[in-house]
Amino acid sequence: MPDASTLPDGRILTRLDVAIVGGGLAGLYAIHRLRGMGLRVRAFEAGSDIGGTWFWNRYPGARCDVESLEYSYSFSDDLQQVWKWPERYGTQPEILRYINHVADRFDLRRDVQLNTRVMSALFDSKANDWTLTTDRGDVVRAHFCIMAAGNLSTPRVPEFRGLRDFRGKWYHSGLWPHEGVDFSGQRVGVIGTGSSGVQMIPIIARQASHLHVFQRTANFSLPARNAPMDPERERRHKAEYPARRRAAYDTPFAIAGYPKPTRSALQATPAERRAAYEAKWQEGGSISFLYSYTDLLVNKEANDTASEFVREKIRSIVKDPRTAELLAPKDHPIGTKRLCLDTGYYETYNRNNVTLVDVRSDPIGEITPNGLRTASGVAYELDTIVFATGFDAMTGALREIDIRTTDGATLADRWAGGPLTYLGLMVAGFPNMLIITGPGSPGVKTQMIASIEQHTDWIAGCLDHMSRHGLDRIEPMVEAEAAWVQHVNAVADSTLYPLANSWYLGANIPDKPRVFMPYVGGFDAYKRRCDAVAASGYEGFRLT
Ligand code: N01
Repeated sequence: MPDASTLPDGRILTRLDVAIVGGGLAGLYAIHRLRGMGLRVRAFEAGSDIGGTWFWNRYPGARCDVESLEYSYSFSDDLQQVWKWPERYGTQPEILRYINHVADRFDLRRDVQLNTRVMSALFDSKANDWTLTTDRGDVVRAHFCIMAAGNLSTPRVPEFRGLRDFRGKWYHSGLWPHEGVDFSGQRVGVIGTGSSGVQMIPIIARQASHLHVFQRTANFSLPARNAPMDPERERRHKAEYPARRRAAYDTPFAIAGYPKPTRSALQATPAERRAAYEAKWQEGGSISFLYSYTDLLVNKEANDTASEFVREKIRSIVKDPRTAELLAPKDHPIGTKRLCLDTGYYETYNRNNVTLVDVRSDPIGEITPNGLRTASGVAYELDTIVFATGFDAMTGALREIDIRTTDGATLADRWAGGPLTYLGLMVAGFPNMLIITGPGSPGVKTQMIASIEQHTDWIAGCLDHMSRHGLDRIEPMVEAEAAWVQHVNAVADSTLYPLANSWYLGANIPDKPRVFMPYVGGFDAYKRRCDAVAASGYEGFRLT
């Protein structure tokens, strides 16, 4: 149990071993794992309930694009045997139900403080502990601070002139009202065609009287081929669960079961390639498609074959040739922006009540009281605007917390030129602060929950090592951090990823430094590196 006392000014001071920022999948597992070591832990969650991403993103059609049998915790075999996923891909309500089930099953709620946003975190360099303050006036002192605040948890509405005077209603995909939104009979505008837009557009189109989709960048999307769970597949998967989870550690995406490609796309004949891509298109899912050949993400010429295959599919589905051409992405190689999965996305543009608007050639100039107007003066009358405009990804949540040390360092200054971490886990100069799936980690390029478990288990091992050796402070050495950042960049530069203006690069946020943030060397390579660092007595870290 945490210790609590009252400060002279009346505020409550809570003392913990580990303070956790965030009550989503990462924060909840951290509670479970660290509490199991006898540590006093508590997570602070801004939302009115647990679930993080899956609590906030309630837009129509929200669903995970990793298959439900994979996208779940592996730490308890009972849990993974008991839970029944009704469909191939989990819907947002189903995943949130699962998270709540986990919290109840492992009694995690008693260590989550809801409706509490962490505002600041100050490291005391003499006492070697963190003091956190919250928007409720709480003060929390903890030896360690774990940032489990999410990578896509800071929704971003572009700063359009006039939004305040808009007379209709507007929403952001990542802050969706709990009561839902009825679009019946409405003239709706959706801005943004990333994963969120692509999922919601077909559903909103079925309700709205008219839907305008404002597209700045066409995105590649593949059919999800969602379906009710096949009982035989579920039975087999569950029988193999422990082995599959172990095998996942040796894969780049932390998902087992995809045969490793053995040859370049350029070694196949055009007919062989078409057959291979067609089979993957029919099978559904993005990993399988991008894993068709060894080099789709590293060789532009190889990638062109896959990109063109999908462009041809778009042209064959969308009846109006001009719309089809606008929807066919040409400014980035397939897979270098997050590949979308959809259900009837391209088909939606064949509806009479759906219009695609190209806001690349004629950007949105302003929101007007009755809709919006483009830079060239074309006006659109709208009752409702939906911003599917994404997030201040990977660094947004930490940028919102005033993180500093009594030595005068601030994370804002340290990261002014882009995020710097060692292994994505820690930042030099900010001792005892650990990040789960932060920049420099492969998290967002993997089955996220596997990465969450791997990071947290590594942290647990590290804290155990420190406790057994009487150590109370850990921080990365500047040289180790610099070498890791250089490695992350070198790996990214050896791929096609930097060719896309994506949130991986911070490109969707004006003035954000353009630095490639995720580690794309693969979960397998990353885990081996983390394990080796721990086995060597935490090489690259200074422990005192
Ligand atoms: O956000 P995004 P998202 N004017 O940043 C456009 C995960 N996720 O919420 O590309 C006009 O991808 C912007 O245009 P551009 C997944 O990892 C997963 O969709 O910057 N348009 C883009 O089209 C995903 O990658 C799932 O030119 C503007 C869109 O808004 C990540 O979350 C589901 C604009 C933003 O796309 C983020 O996805 C949902 C402007 N001023 C999300 N500003 C699944 O698991 C931005 N845009 C299925």
